[in-house]
Amino acid sequence: MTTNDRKTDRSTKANSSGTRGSSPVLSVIDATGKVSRSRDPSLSKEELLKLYATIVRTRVMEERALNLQRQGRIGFYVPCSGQEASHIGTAAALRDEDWIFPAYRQAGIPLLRNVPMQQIIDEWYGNDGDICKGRQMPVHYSFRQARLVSISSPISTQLTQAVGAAMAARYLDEDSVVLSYCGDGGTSENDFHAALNFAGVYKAPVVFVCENNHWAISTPLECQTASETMAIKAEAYGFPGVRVDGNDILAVYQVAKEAIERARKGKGPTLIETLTYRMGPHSSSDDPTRYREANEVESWRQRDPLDLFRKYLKGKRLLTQAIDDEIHNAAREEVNEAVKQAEDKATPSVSSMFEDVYRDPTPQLLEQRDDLLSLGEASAGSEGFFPL
Ligand SMILES: Cc1ncc(C[n+]2csc(CCOP(=O)(O)OP(=O)(O)O)c2C)c(N)n1
Ligand SMILES: [Mg+2]
Repeated sequence: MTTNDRKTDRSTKANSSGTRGSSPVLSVIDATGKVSRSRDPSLSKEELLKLYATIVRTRVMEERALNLQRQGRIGFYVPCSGQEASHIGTAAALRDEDWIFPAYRQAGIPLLRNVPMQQIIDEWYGNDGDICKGRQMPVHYSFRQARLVSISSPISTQLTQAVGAAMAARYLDEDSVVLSYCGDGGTSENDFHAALNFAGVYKAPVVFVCENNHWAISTPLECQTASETMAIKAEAYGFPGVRVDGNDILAVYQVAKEAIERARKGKGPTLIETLTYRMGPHSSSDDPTRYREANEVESWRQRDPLDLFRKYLKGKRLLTQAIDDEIHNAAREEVNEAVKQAEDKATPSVSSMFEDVYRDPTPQLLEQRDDLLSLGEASAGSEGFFPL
């Protein structure tokens, strides 16, 4: 079988419509951008425009990141275009004191939670401004001030951590809720089972969002599970599973709001399956044309969450072309300025590598630090001291 044969074979089985399974999929905005009054979550103009601007900023940031990666100026990026409504809409339904345990494809959440773009872009560069001092893989943010716990690369490990945090919140008598994300591929991990089982037994105040983007790198949905849907898996754990159009930000927001309120009232978890699609590559290291058909991608581009939301806002006369241009221009300027500043910053000092691990560094660690620093600036200087 050639690569092309395999691609054709998979794509004929792949479900691009997102309608696999007979359970209902909630959607609020219709294809023309209209919403029936009874379904409109009645967000204020300010809230709606913040959501819209967050999608735009996330997308503009991503476009720049992929270019910078191709130019060799940053090492790696994980795009999320096509999935912004799914994560921005769910996170928007939280209170500020609630916690988020993301997977790795929710780049809009730090922006939504008011993390300055400079901090995000400093992290791509691992420069002196990066709060993690360049020690982690790029785009593996953690922002304590936003209650956004470190991105997890080992898939679904964040789910068990989220349940632990939810239990801790309850023991501390806080009424905060924890929101955690995984992909369709993440549901096949042991951690998915452990997390959902534990959360169900103890009615932990946690909401799980499975962003079903139909692919796990090159593995299509139908090779991932024999379950009718992802949401149905919740039934086995004794709590509700709901399906929502993940490209419809109002529907996503509404479903998340209900699930979060339920969790906050002590009624236990919910699994939300957001039906969506990754319009770009899995990461900057991936070439999706090797395993996906162009027409499948195109059919999902027609359902771009940004376009759908724009139609809604324009229909409600909350967004004019002039305001839209302003939002896009402001996002471009913001990214340009942050990239410029990030490139002007120094790399973290060599000695910073030995900080933060222990409150009182061990004698061995101090000895190693002194040995390294004694090699002098030429080999242990601020740039390229690694002999590899
Ligand atoms: C435990 C573990 N196994 C395998 C991998 C390699 N891996 C990285 S991403 C990925 C696919 C995950 O797909 P999905 O959960 O659908 O998320 P998506 O990338 O589509 O957002 C895999 C298998 C990993 N990171 N961690
Ligand atoms: Mg996936």
